[in-house]
Amino acid sequence: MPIFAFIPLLPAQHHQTTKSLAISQVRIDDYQVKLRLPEGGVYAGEPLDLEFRVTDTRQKDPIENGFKGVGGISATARVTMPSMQGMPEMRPKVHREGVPGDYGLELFFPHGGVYQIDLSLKIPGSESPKSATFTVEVKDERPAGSKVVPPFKLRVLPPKSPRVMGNTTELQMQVINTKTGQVEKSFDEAHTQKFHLLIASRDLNWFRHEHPVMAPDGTWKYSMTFPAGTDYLVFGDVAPQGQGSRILASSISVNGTKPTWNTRISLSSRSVDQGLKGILSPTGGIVTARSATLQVKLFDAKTGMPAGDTQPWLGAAGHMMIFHTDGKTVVHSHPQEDAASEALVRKGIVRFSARFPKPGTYKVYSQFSWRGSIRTLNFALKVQE
Ligand SMILES: [Cu+2]
Repeated sequence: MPIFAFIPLLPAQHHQTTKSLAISQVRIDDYQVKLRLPEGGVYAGEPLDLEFRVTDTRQKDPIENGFKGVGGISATARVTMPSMQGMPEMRPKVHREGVPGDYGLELFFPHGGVYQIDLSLKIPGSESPKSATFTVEVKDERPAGSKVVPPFKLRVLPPKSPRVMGNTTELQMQVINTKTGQVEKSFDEAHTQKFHLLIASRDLNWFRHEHPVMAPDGTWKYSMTFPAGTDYLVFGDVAPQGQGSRILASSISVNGTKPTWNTRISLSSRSVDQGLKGILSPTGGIVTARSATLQVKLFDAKTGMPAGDTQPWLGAAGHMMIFHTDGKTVVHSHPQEDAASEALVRKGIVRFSARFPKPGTYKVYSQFSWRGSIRTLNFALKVQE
């Protein structure tokens, strides 16, 4: 019978290899599964080959000073984030290493947080597959210094003629597998869509959230009109098939007269769009590398009454997109989805979980479906170390 175990990363266990490793281990019937985690920790934004070893506790291995490794297992793996329902799962390939009993998982964690790794192991001679579950805490991306090539990048194809403000221009985008150079064509859905296109002016005070359509060759297309001559950040929130979701960044420039809107960012907790008013809290006292709860209280601006009549949109009570003023750091935020949260939504209170990888000022866009249209509220908040 398979045994499900939840073992947190154990800090100070050492393994007899060239590198010191922390180990997380699970016992299933007569077998032991050990996940070898790098002692320095696991970081987001870096491809990682994570090894695990399966041993048979009925057979001692005098040379290894432990149990005998179990070779010939065919294994599959699923990686999920329990705190983020709706996030597409990763299905990393499992390969066999040279030593019997040693296996490897090719992983890439797009952002920090607690991930769950579920292994399903078909052990030779056993009837049904055995399951082993590990929990791994992934640290936020290392500050610049590690020059790691991410597995995917967003390419915006050059326009046929220069983009000009006020004119309709077609954005053509491709997700490129950086290892093979190939255009990715298979994606998993996240929040009912395969591609969430987020566009912001470089000053972050102008924003759009759209859903382009993919041509059979993998080119995502969206026609739009830009309001001013300036640089724009282009983000693709995508989940290449079986690889989990991630936000890929690029940028474009548009010719024309400079923005007429205020291009400075000042902290703000209040916003109104077409009669829907929102108050964000907190906007200060938030620290990095920890999950923070951000709450938006919604009101009918005309009556001042709580707006508990928002409708789900793209599979959630609300959406929140958060951009650091560096133009590169985008925070992955999800609405909290449980019975208590649903009851709060009916009172006009929508809560989000977010984790900020670095200090600074962030622009926040939050979208809700209310009385027949999508309302976009904007705020700004500060995060400290
Ligand atoms: Cu979207």
